[in-house]
Amino acid sequence: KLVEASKRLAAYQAVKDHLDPSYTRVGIGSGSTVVYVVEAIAALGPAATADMVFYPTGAQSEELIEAAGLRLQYISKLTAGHQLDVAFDGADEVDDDLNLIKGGGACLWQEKIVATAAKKFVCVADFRKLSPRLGTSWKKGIPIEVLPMAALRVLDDLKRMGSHNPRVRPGLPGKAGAIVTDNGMWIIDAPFTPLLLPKDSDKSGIQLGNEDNGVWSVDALADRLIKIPGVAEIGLFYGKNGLQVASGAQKPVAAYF
Ligand code: DER
Repeated sequence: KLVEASKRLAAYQAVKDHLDPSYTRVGIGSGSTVVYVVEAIAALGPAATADMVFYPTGAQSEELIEAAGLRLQYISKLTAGHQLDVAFDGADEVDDDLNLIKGGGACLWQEKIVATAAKKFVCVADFRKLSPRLGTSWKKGIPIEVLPMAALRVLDDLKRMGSHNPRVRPGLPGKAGAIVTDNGMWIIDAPFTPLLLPKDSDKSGIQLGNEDNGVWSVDALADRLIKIPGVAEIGLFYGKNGLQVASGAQKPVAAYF
Protein backbone atom coordinates (compact mmCIF):
# COMPACT_ATOMS: atom_id res chain seq x y z
CA LYS A 1 0.00 0.00 0.00
CA LEU A 2 2.77 2.36 1.00
CA VAL A 3 4.72 1.49 -2.13
CA GLU A 4 1.74 2.13 -4.42
CA ALA A 5 1.05 5.43 -2.67
CA SER A 6 4.72 6.40 -3.10
CA LYS A 7 4.65 5.50 -6.79
CA ARG A 8 1.51 7.53 -7.30
CA LEU A 9 2.86 10.54 -5.37
CA ALA A 10 6.09 10.48 -7.33
CA ALA A 11 4.21 10.19 -10.62
CA TYR A 12 1.80 13.06 -9.97
CA GLN A 13 4.64 15.28 -8.73
CA ALA A 14 6.80 14.45 -11.75
CA VAL A 15 3.97 15.27 -14.17
CA LYS A 16 3.23 18.50 -12.31
CA ASP A 17 6.89 19.55 -12.39
CA HIS A 18 7.92 18.31 -15.81
CA LEU A 19 4.96 18.15 -18.20
CA ASP A 20 4.79 21.71 -19.52
CA PRO A 21 1.42 22.59 -21.16
CA SER A 22 3.32 23.71 -24.27
CA TYR A 23 4.80 20.23 -24.85
CA THR A 24 3.62 18.27 -27.88
CA ARG A 25 5.75 15.07 -27.86
CA VAL A 26 5.88 12.91 -24.72
CA GLY A 27 7.63 9.55 -24.21
CA ILE A 28 5.96 6.98 -21.95
CA GLY A 29 8.03 4.20 -20.36
CA SER A 30 7.07 0.74 -19.15
CA GLY A 31 6.39 -0.93 -15.83
CA SER A 32 4.01 -0.36 -12.92
CA THR A 33 5.08 3.14 -11.83
CA VAL A 34 4.54 4.68 -15.24
CA VAL A 35 0.90 3.55 -14.97
CA TYR A 36 0.48 6.40 -12.49
CA VAL A 37 2.27 8.83 -14.81
CA VAL A 38 -0.32 8.12 -17.51
CA GLU A 39 -3.09 8.37 -14.92
CA ALA A 40 -1.77 11.79 -13.83
CA ILE A 41 -1.55 12.98 -17.45
CA ALA A 42 -5.06 11.76 -18.28
CA ALA A 43 -6.32 13.49 -15.12
CA LEU A 44 -5.27 16.84 -16.66
CA GLY A 45 -8.25 16.42 -18.97
CA PRO A 46 -8.60 16.23 -22.76
CA ALA A 47 -8.10 19.96 -23.31
CA ALA A 48 -4.66 19.87 -21.65
CA THR A 49 -3.43 16.99 -23.82
CA ALA A 50 -5.24 17.89 -27.06
CA ASP A 51 -2.01 18.99 -28.75
CA MET A 52 0.16 16.20 -27.33
CA VAL A 53 1.17 12.87 -28.87
CA PHE A 54 2.53 10.06 -26.75
CA TYR A 55 5.34 7.70 -27.75
CA PRO A 56 5.33 4.16 -26.25
CA THR A 57 8.28 2.02 -25.25
CA GLY A 58 6.66 -1.37 -25.89
CA ALA A 59 3.37 -3.26 -25.92
CA GLN A 60 2.37 -2.46 -22.34
CA SER A 61 3.18 1.23 -22.76
CA GLU A 62 1.17 1.34 -26.00
CA GLU A 63 -1.82 -0.19 -24.22
CA LEU A 64 -1.53 2.33 -21.37
CA ILE A 65 -1.58 5.27 -23.80
CA GLU A 66 -4.52 3.91 -25.78
CA ALA A 67 -6.55 2.93 -22.70
CA ALA A 68 -6.13 6.47 -21.34
CA GLY A 69 -7.50 7.88 -24.61
CA LEU A 70 -4.23 9.70 -25.33
CA ARG A 71 -2.96 10.15 -28.87
CA LEU A 72 -0.43 7.50 -29.84
CA GLN A 73 2.60 8.06 -32.08
CA TYR A 74 5.70 5.91 -32.68
CA ILE A 75 9.35 6.82 -32.36
CA SER A 76 9.86 5.26 -35.78
CA LYS A 77 7.84 8.19 -37.15
CA LEU A 78 9.74 10.95 -35.31
CA THR A 79 11.07 13.26 -38.02
CA ALA A 80 14.87 13.30 -38.28
CA GLY A 81 16.35 16.12 -36.26
CA HIS A 82 13.30 16.31 -33.99
CA GLN A 83 13.21 15.32 -30.31
CA LEU A 84 10.55 14.52 -27.77
CA ASP A 85 9.95 17.29 -25.25
CA VAL A 86 10.08 14.90 -22.31
CA ALA A 87 10.09 11.17 -21.54
CA PHE A 88 8.86 9.65 -18.27
CA ASP A 89 9.94 6.18 -17.17
CA GLY A 90 10.52 4.04 -14.11
CA ALA A 91 13.67 2.33 -12.88
CA ASP A 92 14.67 -0.75 -10.93
CA GLU A 93 17.40 1.05 -8.99
CA VAL A 94 18.76 4.61 -8.81
CA ASP A 95 22.17 5.45 -7.32
CA ASP A 96 23.55 8.65 -5.75
CA ASP A 97 24.41 10.06 -9.17
CA LEU A 98 21.02 9.23 -10.71
CA ASN A 99 22.44 6.34 -12.72
CA LEU A 100 19.74 3.75 -13.27
CA ILE A 101 19.31 0.04 -13.64
CA LYS A 102 16.38 -0.55 -15.98
CA GLY A 103 14.92 -3.58 -17.69
CA GLY A 104 13.07 -5.29 -14.86
CA GLY A 105 10.13 -5.30 -17.23
CA ALA A 106 12.22 -6.43 -20.22
CA CYS A 107 11.45 -3.21 -22.13
CA LEU A 108 14.86 -1.56 -21.87
CA TRP A 109 15.76 -1.39 -25.58
CA GLN A 110 12.81 0.74 -26.70
CA GLU A 111 12.96 2.60 -23.38
CA LYS A 112 16.52 3.72 -24.09
CA ILE A 113 15.66 4.68 -27.68
CA VAL A 114 12.79 6.87 -26.44
CA ALA A 115 14.77 8.22 -23.45
CA THR A 116 17.64 9.29 -25.70
CA ALA A 117 15.23 10.88 -28.19
CA ALA A 118 13.92 13.24 -25.47
CA LYS A 119 15.25 16.65 -24.45
CA LYS A 120 14.46 15.74 -20.87
CA PHE A 121 14.23 12.30 -19.24
CA VAL A 122 12.37 12.08 -15.94
CA CYS A 123 12.81 8.94 -13.85
CA VAL A 124 9.84 8.21 -11.58
CA ALA A 125 10.61 5.79 -8.77
CA ASP A 126 9.34 4.93 -5.32
CA PHE A 127 11.56 5.04 -2.24
CA ARG A 128 12.63 1.38 -2.59
CA LYS A 129 14.58 2.15 -5.76
CA LEU A 130 17.09 4.63 -4.28
CA SER A 131 20.39 3.08 -3.19
CA PRO A 132 23.98 4.32 -2.83
CA ARG A 133 25.39 2.14 -5.63
CA LEU A 134 23.72 0.17 -8.43
CA GLY A 135 23.55 -3.50 -7.45
CA THR A 136 23.04 -2.78 -3.74
CA SER A 137 19.27 -3.35 -3.63
CA TRP A 138 18.53 -4.66 -7.14
CA LYS A 139 20.17 -8.09 -6.86
CA LYS A 140 18.75 -9.70 -9.98
CA GLY A 141 21.51 -8.30 -12.16
CA ILE A 142 21.83 -5.83 -14.98
CA PRO A 143 19.25 -6.65 -17.66
CA ILE A 144 20.88 -7.08 -21.08
CA GLU A 145 18.86 -7.54 -24.29
CA VAL A 146 20.56 -10.13 -26.50
CA LEU A 147 20.16 -11.94 -29.81
CA PRO A 148 18.97 -15.43 -28.75
CA MET A 149 21.53 -17.28 -30.90
CA ALA A 150 24.36 -15.37 -29.16
CA ALA A 151 23.11 -15.91 -25.61
CA LEU A 152 25.62 -18.60 -24.62
CA ARG A 153 28.52 -16.52 -25.99
CA VAL A 154 27.34 -13.50 -24.02
CA LEU A 155 27.01 -15.60 -20.83
CA ASP A 156 30.63 -16.76 -21.27
CA ASP A 157 31.82 -13.18 -21.63
CA LEU A 158 29.86 -12.03 -18.59
CA LYS A 159 31.33 -14.79 -16.40
CA ARG A 160 34.84 -13.79 -17.54
CA MET A 161 34.01 -10.20 -16.55
CA GLY A 162 33.18 -11.33 -13.01
CA SER A 163 29.38 -11.51 -13.18
CA HIS A 164 27.99 -13.90 -10.56
CA ASN A 165 25.70 -16.48 -12.17
CA PRO A 166 24.38 -14.53 -15.14
CA ARG A 167 21.38 -16.23 -16.67
CA VAL A 168 18.81 -16.01 -19.44
CA ARG A 169 15.54 -14.70 -17.95
CA PRO A 170 13.08 -17.60 -17.88
CA GLY A 171 9.54 -17.20 -19.12
CA LEU A 172 6.68 -16.72 -16.67
CA PRO A 173 4.14 -19.47 -15.99
CA GLY A 174 2.38 -20.13 -19.29
CA LYS A 175 5.49 -19.48 -21.35
CA ALA A 176 7.92 -22.39 -21.63
CA GLY A 177 11.48 -21.28 -22.35
CA ALA A 178 12.99 -17.80 -22.18
CA ILE A 179 11.11 -14.51 -21.99
CA VAL A 180 10.91 -12.99 -25.49
CA THR A 181 10.93 -9.17 -25.60
CA ASP A 182 8.73 -6.91 -27.76
CA ASN A 183 11.67 -7.00 -30.19
CA GLY A 184 11.92 -10.80 -30.39
CA MET A 185 15.07 -10.91 -28.26
CA TRP A 186 16.03 -12.53 -24.95
CA ILE A 187 17.04 -10.91 -21.67
CA ILE A 188 20.13 -11.94 -19.72
CA ASP A 189 20.30 -10.76 -16.10
CA ALA A 190 23.94 -10.26 -15.07
CA PRO A 191 24.64 -9.67 -11.36
CA PHE A 192 27.82 -7.73 -10.49
CA THR A 193 29.15 -6.35 -7.21
CA PRO A 194 27.78 -2.83 -6.62
CA LEU A 195 29.01 -0.47 -9.33
CA LEU A 196 31.42 2.25 -8.24
CA LEU A 197 31.19 5.96 -8.96
CA PRO A 198 33.97 8.47 -9.73
CA LYS A 199 33.89 9.66 -6.11
CA ASP A 200 34.81 6.12 -4.94
CA SER A 201 38.21 5.95 -6.61
CA ASP A 202 39.97 8.31 -4.16
CA LYS A 203 38.31 6.81 -1.03
CA SER A 204 38.75 3.10 -1.75
CA GLY A 205 41.95 3.50 -3.74
CA ILE A 206 40.46 1.24 -6.41
CA GLN A 207 41.52 2.49 -9.81
CA LEU A 208 38.22 2.66 -11.64
CA GLY A 209 39.96 1.84 -14.90
CA ASN A 210 40.99 -1.72 -14.03
CA GLU A 211 38.14 -4.08 -13.52
CA ASP A 212 39.82 -7.45 -13.91
CA ASN A 213 38.85 -8.27 -10.34
CA GLY A 214 35.17 -8.09 -11.22
CA VAL A 215 34.79 -4.68 -9.53
CA TRP A 216 33.39 -2.19 -12.03
CA SER A 217 32.45 1.44 -12.26
CA VAL A 218 29.15 2.31 -14.00
CA ASP A 219 30.69 3.81 -17.11
CA ALA A 220 33.48 1.25 -17.53
CA LEU A 221 31.02 -1.63 -17.29
CA ALA A 222 28.55 0.01 -19.66
CA ASP A 223 31.29 0.66 -22.22
CA ARG A 224 32.38 -2.97 -22.01
CA LEU A 225 28.90 -4.60 -22.03
CA ILE A 226 27.62 -2.74 -25.06
CA LYS A 227 30.52 -4.07 -27.14
CA ILE A 228 29.90 -7.78 -26.49
CA PRO A 229 28.85 -9.31 -29.83
CA GLY A 230 25.17 -10.27 -29.62
CA VAL A 231 24.27 -7.58 -27.11
CA ALA A 232 21.53 -5.29 -28.47
CA GLU A 233 21.20 -2.90 -25.48
CA ILE A 234 21.95 -2.78 -21.76
CA GLY A 235 19.82 -1.74 -18.79
CA LEU A 236 22.28 0.89 -17.48
CA PHE A 237 21.15 4.54 -17.85
CA TYR A 238 23.47 7.39 -16.90
CA GLY A 239 23.20 10.00 -14.23
CA LYS A 240 23.86 13.69 -13.90
CA ASN A 241 27.50 13.59 -12.93
CA GLY A 242 28.79 13.86 -16.45
CA LEU A 243 29.70 10.19 -16.90
CA GLN A 244 30.69 9.55 -20.49
CA VAL A 245 27.79 7.79 -22.11
CA ALA A 246 28.58 4.75 -24.22
CA SER A 247 25.11 4.22 -25.57
CA GLY A 248 23.89 7.77 -25.75
CA ALA A 249 21.43 7.51 -22.88
CA GLN A 250 19.99 10.85 -21.86
CA LYS A 251 20.94 12.17 -18.43
CA PRO A 252 17.91 11.86 -16.13
CA VAL A 253 16.65 15.29 -15.11
CA ALA A 254 15.20 14.26 -11.82
CA ALA A 255 14.21 11.22 -9.88
CA TYR A 256 11.09 11.34 -7.75
CA PHE A 257 10.64 9.01 -4.83
O1 DER B 1 11.63 -2.45 -17.22
C1 DER B 1 11.81 -1.27 -16.92
O2 DER B 1 12.84 -0.64 -17.27
C2 DER B 1 10.82 -0.58 -16.02
O3 DER B 1 10.83 0.81 -16.25
C3 DER B 1 11.25 -0.89 -14.61
O4 DER B 1 12.57 -0.56 -14.48
C4 DER B 1 10.43 -0.16 -13.56
O5 DER B 1 9.34 -0.93 -13.31
P1 DER B 1 8.39 -0.64 -12.04
O6 DER B 1 7.95 0.80 -12.20
O7 DER B 1 7.28 -1.61 -12.23
O8 DER B 1 9.21 -0.86 -10.83
